[in-house]
Amino acid sequence: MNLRLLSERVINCKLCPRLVAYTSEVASRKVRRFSHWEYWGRPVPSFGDPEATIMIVGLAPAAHGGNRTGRMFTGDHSGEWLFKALHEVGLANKSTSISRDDGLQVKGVYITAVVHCAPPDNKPLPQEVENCLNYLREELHLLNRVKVIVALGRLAFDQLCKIYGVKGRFSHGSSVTLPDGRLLIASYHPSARNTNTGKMSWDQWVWVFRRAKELSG
Ligand code: DU
Repeated sequence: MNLRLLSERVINCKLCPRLVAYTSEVASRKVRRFSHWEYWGRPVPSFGDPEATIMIVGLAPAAHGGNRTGRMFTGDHSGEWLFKALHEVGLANKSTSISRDDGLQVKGVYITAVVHCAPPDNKPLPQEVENCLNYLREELHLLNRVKVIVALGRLAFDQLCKIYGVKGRFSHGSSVTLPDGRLLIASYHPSARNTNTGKMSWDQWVWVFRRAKELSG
């Protein structure tokens, strides 16, 4: 198994009938502001540097974000925050991410999610999380240079703790050393719910990536 094969397996995955139906249904329905787009409408592969020392783990693609563009975090509010922060700390060549052929490159960073399909209401079912977790396990194995894992949101943090068999307490900026020596850092998810309500400030957000960069060097 290598990353390219894994990526192909993800794209062609049909393990969750509900998500297969939902992602393609959204792709044919679209929303008005993206009515001219050809939606991706399938599982969204991970994105980034195969030599990454930092792995970023989100929840799942957004229906009109990653599910539209075909690239993780690309084309939605969370992605705007993510790539702006990565650029600010010198881990991406651009601060915006619009489409999967916009020339964005991240350096030393690999971006994945617990679930690769956009789920209804952004809420995957427990069985869907379970089905998708093997892809994350594979990535953790294949990306053997990773030193720091940033979990975006409680679900990603809890699933990573489960994979590693450790107990962690989720709060913004908390961290756990994993049995293989990697450091797991928890961050609030940059969804509008957290960023527009002031739950997480821009400085608190960027701090996570500065810290990740420092500790992965
Ligand atoms: O074709 P490829 O070199 O496997 O790159 C695929 C994809 O990954 C490309 O859109 C850029 C991105 N990428 C990156 O962001 N950082 C890297 O170090 C290597 C690839």
